[in-house]
Amino acid sequence: MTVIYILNGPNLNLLGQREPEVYGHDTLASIEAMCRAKAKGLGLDIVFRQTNIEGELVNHIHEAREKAKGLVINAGAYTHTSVALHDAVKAVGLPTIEVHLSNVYKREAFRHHSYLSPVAEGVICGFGPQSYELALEGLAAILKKKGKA
Ligand code: CA2
Repeated sequence: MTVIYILNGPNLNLLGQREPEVYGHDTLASIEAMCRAKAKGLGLDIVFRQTNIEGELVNHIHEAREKAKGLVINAGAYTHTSVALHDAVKAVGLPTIEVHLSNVYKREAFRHHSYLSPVAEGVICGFGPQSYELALEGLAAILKKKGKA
């Protein structure tokens, strides 16, 4: 089975409980269920995690190196601040898709820079929970092309 790690960063555990005008009404649990259904259709197996701790995200990325063929990551606000996440994604060398629920380019200027984009194969933002489904589709296509799925 082709395993994909889907990693979520800080505050994403609050989805559906606060700021629905920005992030919608879906919870992270419902996004996980959507991802499981999508992954099944693509013949992928997913590990879905959330943490508020930057170093734990780094550890999950390292773990993915041994256990997964690719990575989907919504690093939340660490996207805009974390050289450590940039280095981790670069070091493991897995095809990685950066995702965001919101269109970060429609928002504050500090969200326009990402430390992950230069080390990601692709970036998807602004489609709400569907951003994750699109990321899985894109990653499946990349893996197929590389003969890894
Ligand atoms: O749009 C995205 O997916 C973001 O990664 C979400 C991050 C934000 O810092 C990025 O710029 C864009 C924030 C996630 C916080 O989620 C919340 C959910 C409910 C209530 C408050 C925050």
